[in-house]
Amino acid sequence: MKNTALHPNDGKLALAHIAVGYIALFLGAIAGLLQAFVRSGTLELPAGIGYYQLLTAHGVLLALVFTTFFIIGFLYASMSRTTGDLTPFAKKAGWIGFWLMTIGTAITTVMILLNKATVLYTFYAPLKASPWFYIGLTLVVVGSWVSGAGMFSQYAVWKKKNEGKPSPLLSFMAVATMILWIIATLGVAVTVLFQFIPWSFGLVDKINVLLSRTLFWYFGHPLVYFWLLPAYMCWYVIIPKIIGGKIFSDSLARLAFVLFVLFSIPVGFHHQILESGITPFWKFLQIVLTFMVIVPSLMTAFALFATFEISGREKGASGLFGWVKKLPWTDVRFFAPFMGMLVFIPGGAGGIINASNQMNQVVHNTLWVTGHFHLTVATTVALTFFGISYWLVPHLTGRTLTPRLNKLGIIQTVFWCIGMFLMSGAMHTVGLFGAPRRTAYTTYGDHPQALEWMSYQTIMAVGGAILFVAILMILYIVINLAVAAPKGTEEFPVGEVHEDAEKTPLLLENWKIWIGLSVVLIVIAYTVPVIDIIENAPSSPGFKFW
Ligand code: HAS
Ligand code: HEM
Ligand code: CU
Repeated sequence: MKNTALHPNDGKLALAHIAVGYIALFLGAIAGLLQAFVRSGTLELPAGIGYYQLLTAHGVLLALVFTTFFIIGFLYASMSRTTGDLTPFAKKAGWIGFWLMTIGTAITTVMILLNKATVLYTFYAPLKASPWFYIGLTLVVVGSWVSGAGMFSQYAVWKKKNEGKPSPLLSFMAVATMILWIIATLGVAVTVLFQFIPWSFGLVDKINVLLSRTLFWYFGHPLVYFWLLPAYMCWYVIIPKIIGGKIFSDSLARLAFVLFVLFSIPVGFHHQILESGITPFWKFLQIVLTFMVIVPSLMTAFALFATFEISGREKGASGLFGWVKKLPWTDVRFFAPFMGMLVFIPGGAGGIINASNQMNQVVHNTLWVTGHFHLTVATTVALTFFGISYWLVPHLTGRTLTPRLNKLGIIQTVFWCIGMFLMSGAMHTVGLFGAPRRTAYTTYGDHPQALEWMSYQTIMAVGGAILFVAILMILYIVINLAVAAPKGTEEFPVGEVHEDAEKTPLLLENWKIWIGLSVVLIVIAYTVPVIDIIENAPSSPGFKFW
């Protein structure tokens, strides 16, 4: 394993992805801030901008663009760091993928700004956008596939040279994440290519709405693990090195990733519990599988506690919680991802509530759900990605994280947590009182219940404003680390496995078995209901409500 900096060209590839990701973060956050103010009743949007137009921009730029670009950049950097310089093929695929994704993002964003695609990031039919919106999204997905092919080939070349050895953990995880992504995006590709594009071009009049939504969530749920797994890569492999400890168990980490490949996908119905037209039995089955996919997260929590405790005790900690004091609290490379972990405890618990049938009736389509994912993706994942940026960006640009930027990073993290505590806390609470998500400011004719929601929506705006300040801080830090911080070297931390851990069984690397099992589970969970939907669900013409 090489410990020096990445090959400069590999570094540029990763950096290009991260740069687009942060631009999307900035634009998306402006929309988020405005939304929070609109909902509190303190702002009316000028210049004919619609609330849903903003919300579409926010969801697409943050949930789809910021995440995907950052992740692919990070995965490429991780592959290069642990399997050696990228092969010419992998590098070329990475750049072709990058440009396809960037052009796709540009087309999609322009369509949203032109108000021709105000269909939200879930683009539910029968809302009908300009075909170019869907074409842009297709380019993003196809670009990510090309990048995936580059990573798979890089991995295959390493495997050939190192027969009989388990691959480096970070590369294994990158490959698992991309496998999950490819299987998941097949669903969205099918609905976009065969349903949305022909329909939005007017080649067919009607669309099977339920089929399109089902294919969307076949993709939409594993999508959230595509965001989460790179954060887990940081927690399992990078954090142990930063805290001066060791990885608790290589096998456990790999098994967790394999379980995500198996159970992430056949669970989309937990977003459709209240969708009519799907037989309760199949919903029940997918909910059971949803509870299976909680297991690898619980394993992760266990492994992290073990890592923290073992490393603390090796440094002389005593008592039940003495190890907490041995953690490097003033190092933002640790502190930001750690706060992400902490937030994932209520975030994950909220997910379990959502997935429980009766409780879903209470929370579905309320601001509770919006609160849930601002904890999971917008805090757990986002803070971990910030945590990665603090060392990855200077590592790639040959600069250093100065004590001043480190301190600013700590303040940034604190701001994010306070802002999100207020915003997400208010969303969760007012959601339980019935306040709907995806709704601009309205008092429903001064209905007493709706008036009761308003103070919470004001708290949301206060939280949103604090979050926006934190966005400006992270951008300041990242730009500094990219172009202005002092020249130097910044380590790409990769942890070693604890010597007490068991040897990794090679079975875990047998992708044929895992992909095969994943396909079997998908076939079991989806075949009958999808046939039923194709045969029986009615089709609808398109609508443009904006
Ligand atoms: Fe979710 C809706 C269920 C996880 C994101 N989710 C959403 C949406 C998004 C989203 C974006 O079943 C909305 C989509 C839309 O626009 O409609 N979610 C779950 C479940 C989990 C879950 C069961 N979600 C996530 C993650 C996301 C995410 C992760 C993004 C990254 N979610 C749902 C359901 C809905 C839903 C329903 C539909 C709701 C509706 O009706 O519309 C599970 O994966 C959660 C498992 C996690 C845990 C936590 C483990 C804790 C760990 C941290 C350990 C901490 C340490 C530090 C070690 C069980 C690993 C502590 C140290 C100390 C010293 C204290
Ligand atoms: C929705 C605020 C950051 C992902 C929303 C809503 C608000 C909001 C007010 C809309 C509620 C509604 O009417 O339903 C903010 C603020 C942020 C921020 C102020 C920080 C400055 C993020 C981040 C992500 C994210 C970092 C993801 C990485 C989403 C998603 C939606 C959403 C996916 C749902 C869009 C939809 O329903 O179509 N946000 N947010 N947000 N936010 Fe954020
Ligand atoms: Cu889900």
